[in-house]
Amino acid sequence: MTRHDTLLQWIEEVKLLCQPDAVRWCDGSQAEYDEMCALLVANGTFIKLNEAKRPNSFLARSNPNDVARVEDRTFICSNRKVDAGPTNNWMAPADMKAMLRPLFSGCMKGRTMYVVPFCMGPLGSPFSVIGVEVTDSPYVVVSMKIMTRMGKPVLDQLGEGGEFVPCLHSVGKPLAPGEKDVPWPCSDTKYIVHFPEERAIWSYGSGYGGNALLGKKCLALRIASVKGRDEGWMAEHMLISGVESPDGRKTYVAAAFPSACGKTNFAMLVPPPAYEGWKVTTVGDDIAWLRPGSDGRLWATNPEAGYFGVAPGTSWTSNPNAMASCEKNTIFTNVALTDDGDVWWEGMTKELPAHLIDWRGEDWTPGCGRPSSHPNSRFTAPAHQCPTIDPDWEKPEGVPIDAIIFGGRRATTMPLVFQAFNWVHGVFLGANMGSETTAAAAGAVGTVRRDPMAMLPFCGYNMGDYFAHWLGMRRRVKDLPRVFHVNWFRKDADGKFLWPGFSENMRVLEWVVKRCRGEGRGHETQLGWMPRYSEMTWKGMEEFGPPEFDKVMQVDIKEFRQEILSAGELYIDLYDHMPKEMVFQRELLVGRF
Ligand code: SAT
Ligand code: MN
Repeated sequence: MTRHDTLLQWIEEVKLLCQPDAVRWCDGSQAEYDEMCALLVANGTFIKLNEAKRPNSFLARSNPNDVARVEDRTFICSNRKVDAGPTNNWMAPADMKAMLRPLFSGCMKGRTMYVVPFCMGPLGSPFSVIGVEVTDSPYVVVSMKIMTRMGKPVLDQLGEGGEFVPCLHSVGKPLAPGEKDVPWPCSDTKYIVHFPEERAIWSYGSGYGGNALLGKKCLALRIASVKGRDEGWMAEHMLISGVESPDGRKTYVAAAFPSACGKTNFAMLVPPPAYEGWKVTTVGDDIAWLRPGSDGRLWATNPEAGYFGVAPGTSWTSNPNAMASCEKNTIFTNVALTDDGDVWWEGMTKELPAHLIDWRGEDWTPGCGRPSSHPNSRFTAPAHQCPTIDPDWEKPEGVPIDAIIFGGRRATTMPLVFQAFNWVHGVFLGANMGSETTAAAAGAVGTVRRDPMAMLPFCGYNMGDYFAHWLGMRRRVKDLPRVFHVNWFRKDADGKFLWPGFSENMRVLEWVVKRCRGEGRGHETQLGWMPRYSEMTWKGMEEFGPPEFDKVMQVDIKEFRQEILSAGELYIDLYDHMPKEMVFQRELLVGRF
């Protein structure tokens, strides 16, 4: 398979440590994928869906103890604690390894160890990063085939001496001789561990999502953010989309929202009927690597090759492009099974099916009082199946970004949209981002937590240094993107959403794009630049008048007082690393109020 000595040696070491029954190098072929899916069906991990309804697609049900990322079990093991910073769990690398080694020792007994070479970013691009994931989970292998460029072509590109990020993964459930496997092996003990200086990842005990598909959050965000800091670029938790106006001009935007805040919907936005001639195209829905280009602009690539999208709430009305993306060749996890062998989840159709098998494998009927799908249930689908995929989505140099949009899920306080005064103010807006927690992260759902740039769980180094790195981009990028803040989730006193969202977000996007093109009008407020009602397009949404607009755009001094105080906790946590620009921006904001 390879003559890469370092790789071969590492595989030998892992084999000695984990003691699998067999080792298999994955070539990434369709034949291999089909064989692994058949194996997963035989093991009981996969249920093959009705071929006529959902061709070449499968349903997996995870163990109820393994349904989301585990942030309290995620560690950044830099050499110095200060480099992980107060927002990350930390342990000294040697101590962590000493603790993990006994866990990994013999952990693959009775199982096959798969060697999965993968590439984050298009093959052949100078900006791509190669990883090799060693895993005892065939579910991870087939998921990596969808989510990354995987297999033999990656080894070919790696050659005999190329750099790769070693990614060690085990579900942590060795099998005794003759022991029957369970459909979703995992362990109660979980560790998702990063060694940023060594550029290595060790993950133990979980088979789900970002805990196990190590190319995604672990490599493309946590390790890549450190690489970006060292090399002068940025790895961000952002979608990338293109907005084309009827005159054929195209503007690309990147947007950061915390996990499960509708990034996939926004990345695949369908303009409302009144926007004839406007088109939104999708480059990525979760991760953006941003690099200064030789032309002085900031260029973005999507390192992934697939979507790991939240299923509940996705429908032909809310996101037809996501629905089309997962029509075939898709792996569903923790959604419900219909009686005719298809999938269903809350919000997919208005009418509820009369009977389902829920995500735990139990009978479900409309009145039973339980959701049929786990709130963090997902579809894993190839990106190229998205009808709105951007023609340039695999270009090695990426696409030029003109706007960066920050947003969160906020029932109060935050208006629909405003624009930062300048880059430093924009970085301040990103740094102060807050969002009500969702099911993608452990913890109480619905409380506001600070999630700077939506990177709190994904930044591989000290968050204060991270802000400084953002500020430092001023020196590297001549034509910096304009920065905006949006909130689709504001509610009235009765808990009703003040903004319809989805397609209508196009109206905000149009204003953003026009501002970038120097065409959109706005007025200065305490928060930044805001559109007046008359400065946005309302064709086809005339029932939304100035009174409704005022409500969703309102800036309430009492609410902002609370906001500034609550954001202040981050400044206390990061006090010795917080760039002074952030402190001054905070003073300026207080001053403006
Ligand atoms: O499980 S993942 O980390 O990939 C999904 C998410 O939290 O965004
Ligand atoms: Mn995400």
